[in-house]
Amino acid sequence: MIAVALVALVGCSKQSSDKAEQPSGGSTAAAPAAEKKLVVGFSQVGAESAWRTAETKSIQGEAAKRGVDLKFADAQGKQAQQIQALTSFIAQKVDAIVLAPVVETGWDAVLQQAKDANIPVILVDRGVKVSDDSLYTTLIASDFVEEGRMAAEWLAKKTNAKANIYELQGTTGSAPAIDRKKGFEEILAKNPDMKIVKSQSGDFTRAKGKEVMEAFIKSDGKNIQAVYAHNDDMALGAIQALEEAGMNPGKDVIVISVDAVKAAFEAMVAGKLNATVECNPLMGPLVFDTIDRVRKGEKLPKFIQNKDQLFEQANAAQVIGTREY
Ligand code: GYE
Repeated sequence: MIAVALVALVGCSKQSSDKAEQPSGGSTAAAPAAEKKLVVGFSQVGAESAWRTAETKSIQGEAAKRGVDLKFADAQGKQAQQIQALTSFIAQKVDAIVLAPVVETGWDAVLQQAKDANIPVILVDRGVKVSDDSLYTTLIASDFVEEGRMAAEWLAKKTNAKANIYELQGTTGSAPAIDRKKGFEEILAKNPDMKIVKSQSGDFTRAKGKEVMEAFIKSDGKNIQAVYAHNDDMALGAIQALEEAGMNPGKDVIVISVDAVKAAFEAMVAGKLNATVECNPLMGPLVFDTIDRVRKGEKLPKFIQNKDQLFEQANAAQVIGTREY
């Protein structure tokens, strides 16, 4: 009985596979769904920092590895260009959109268009403020408020909770600039002798960080005891400005920043940067795993958090060789 049933089964499957190989009625068979390349549009902020370049490389590298057709658009720091890129991705009917939004607000209309077209939008590294959270699928990022707290807590320990602090903010209106300031100030509120004396945007770039620091030095000089930069690039620019003014960053002026890029480790080993809070840009694998999950119909949390840690001079030399970005 079993043997007969088996023969029947084998016969059956043979027949059906034969059928599959022969397009019936002369019409061309559609390629099996599994062979269709996934098409993903990625709207990136720009290339303002080493962190961002590392993120771009990670996402592009992972797309290539998985055979994903990635449409990459660099917005050169402009929201209008990002909106344009998204509009074009929607018109091309991509399977998913990855967006690293330059600022928090102003996304409702274009995200609504993506939603109406049934295209999932994965936000990476920066969040948005929208009227309706269903306008995006999920956000993969660090907790920037927590990064700000970590920086301030470290600085409080280092300075015995007494310091004149000069702050270099990230891009105005961006989630990391807003939240890194917020978390930092939360801790300062408990430490009345730690004060932010001046605070200005250096737009997350080394050149602007240097420029703003030069102005701070010119007006306040020796009053500067600590620098809190919202990213490493601005801190590195500030360090250069301090050195050119004959000051000693890392010694007379304590410098702390966020990102933990390779150049920050080099500056810590050289004794010029005191500490950096890691913010992981190596998003590629997680981004495409997430897109796969969305396509399988899984319900995702609204926030997928990258965990960060703080590095300081004491462990920099030991860790530098293991850094991937
Ligand atoms: O910290 C900074 C960059 O959005 C988390 O943007 C990112 C930030 C990063 O340019 O270096």
